[in-house]
Amino acid sequence: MTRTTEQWQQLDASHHLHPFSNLKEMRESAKTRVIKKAEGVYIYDSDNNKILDAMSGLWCVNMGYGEEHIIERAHAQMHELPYYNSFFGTTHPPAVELTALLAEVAPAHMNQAFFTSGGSEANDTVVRMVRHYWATLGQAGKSIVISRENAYHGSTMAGASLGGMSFMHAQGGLPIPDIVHIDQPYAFNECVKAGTEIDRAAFGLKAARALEEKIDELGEERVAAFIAEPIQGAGGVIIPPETYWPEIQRICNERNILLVVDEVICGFGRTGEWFGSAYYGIKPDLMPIAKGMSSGYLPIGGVMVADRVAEVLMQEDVEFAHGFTYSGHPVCAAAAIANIQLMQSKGIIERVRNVTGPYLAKKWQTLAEHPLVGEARTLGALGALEIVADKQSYKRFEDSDAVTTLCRTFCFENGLVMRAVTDKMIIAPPLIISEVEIDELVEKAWRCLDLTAKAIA
Ligand code: PXG
Repeated sequence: MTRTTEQWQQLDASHHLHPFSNLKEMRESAKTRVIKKAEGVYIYDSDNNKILDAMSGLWCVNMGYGEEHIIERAHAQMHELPYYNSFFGTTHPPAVELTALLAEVAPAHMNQAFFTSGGSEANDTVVRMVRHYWATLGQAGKSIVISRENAYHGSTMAGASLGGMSFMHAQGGLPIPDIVHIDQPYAFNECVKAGTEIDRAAFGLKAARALEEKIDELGEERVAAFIAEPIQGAGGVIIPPETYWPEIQRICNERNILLVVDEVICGFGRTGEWFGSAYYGIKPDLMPIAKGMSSGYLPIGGVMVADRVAEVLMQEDVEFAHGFTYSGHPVCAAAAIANIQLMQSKGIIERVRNVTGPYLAKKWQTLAEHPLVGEARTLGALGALEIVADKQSYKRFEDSDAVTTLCRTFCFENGLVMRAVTDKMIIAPPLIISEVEIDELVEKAWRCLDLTAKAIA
């Protein structure tokens, strides 16, 4: 059905309760942007404006829009078997093939997958699985999961509890019991606080050792796992110092707690490796995955499980009482298979590592010259700008949110999607982005920073 933009906006305002949105403001303004189609790295709104999507939808359309191979495979699967479950001793070819393919691309010690419909369900699965793991080993007292401030692990009760966002905890009485948080390894913030450049390597070690201190405080016999994103995504593309992850690995090994690496954003090529764990050389026990797994074409996620953990889960003759109607949905699994095979045949991982990542890093760095930018950082196909009121002292704006939201609006109006996170502007473009498109992205970003600076002057 074709309607005008205004009609869609009115209907949307009347009936649609949006995620992470100010519902009152949306209802009153009735100005939602209507996105109607997409191709490659571009989305088109209902007035046919062409917009470079530097957020890959929501960190997920890694292989870009309009990939016939993925569309065809999902379509064919719809005809063959649109649905069947994997409960009660049944399975189907797409789920089986996908587990084998995931085992091929995941770190060598991870050869099992549990399927979900997305990242939040994957993290709920993590909490239940690690507690079940320790109970199976006769250590049910090990139930606490340590996470980090400013982490994002989803919106379900366990996902939001693992997340370290206080404004989310404030709604609904979270976190659930036995989830605690330590500081994030946010080097730029420490630098701002100190007012001078600090030794980032030393800071990385200090931030990691907060985990050791927390385990000491709680008692090792009560701690089940530590969970973290390799690079915090929704928290603002927080790239840890190189010293951070090896120290975290040492602590988890020595203290006998499971290491859960949330790969929902970093997985499937974002860092120039299949997984962020591979980039940092860490060995997870569990790995929640989603988003780039199907390039967002259909909802699918899961938890990759290390062999040593899976062996314990199979040790007792008991059921792991957990699962979802759509665990391993055949059409979603078919889309994920097609997506991963496309990544392999296009050599996209190597391209991000050798071409796209280095080129983006070089171009993005030019934005560090802008008067509003305190730091420009990238890793692979992830980038962030720290927005400051004063470049020398790194002083922030009093209302940073208002400044970055304004910048985001200028971006949309000028054909670019960048995300605003408190005092940062961030990007995670499709991995297939070309050098010419990166030039366009950076040129538009500069222009929108300029428009923002003028508007607040
Ligand atoms: N883990 C991580 C690291 C994520 O980034 C989830 C889990 C949850 O996945 P699902 O599929 O349940 O949404 C995420 C999701 C944002 C934004 O504003 C980021 C996410 C979701 C919604 C908004 O940057 N990440």
